[in-house]
Amino acid sequence: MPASLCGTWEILNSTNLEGYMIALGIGSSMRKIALKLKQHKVIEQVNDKYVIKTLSTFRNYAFSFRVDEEFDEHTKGLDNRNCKSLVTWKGNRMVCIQNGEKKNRGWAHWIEDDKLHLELYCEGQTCKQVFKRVA
Ligand code: VL7
Repeated sequence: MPASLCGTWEILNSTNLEGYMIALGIGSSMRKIALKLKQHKVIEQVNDKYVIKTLSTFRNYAFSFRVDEEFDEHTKGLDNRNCKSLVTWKGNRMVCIQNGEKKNRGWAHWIEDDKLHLELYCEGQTCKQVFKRVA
C-alpha cells in the first residue's frame, strides 16, 4: 500500500519546467509568468475518485479521475489540448499517460522522504518537481 499522496503541498524546487513548457508549445511570455509561480498541489480522494489541483496566484488547473479508467482531459489554461488520459499505480508511483497530439506525454507522482515528487514529461523533456507537505 503506497503512502498517501493526499494533502496540500507547496513546491520546494523544480527543474526543466522551461524545457517541458517549450515541448508543450507554450509561448515565451506565458513561460516567463509560469516560471515565477509558487505552485501548490492539493490531492484529494473520495472513495475511488481522485482530484488533483495545481494552484497558483495566476491560474489553477484541476481535474478528477478514477485509477485504471481512461478519461477525457482538457488541459485548460495550460496548453489547452485534449488528451485521453489514464492513471494507474506502478508500485508506489501514481502514473498518468496523456495520449494526444503530443507524443510520449504524462506524469508520475510518488512520496519519497515525506516529500511529494512529480515528474512531468513530454516529447523527451522532463520537468522534476518536489513539494513539501503544508497540510
Ligand atoms: C501543471 C505547468 C505549464 C502552461 C500557465 C501556468 C499555470 C499553474 O499537469 C500538471 O500536474 C499534473 C500532476 O500533478 C496534474 O495535472 C502540472 C502545471 C505545470 C505547465 C503550462 C503555462 C501556463 C500553472 C496551474
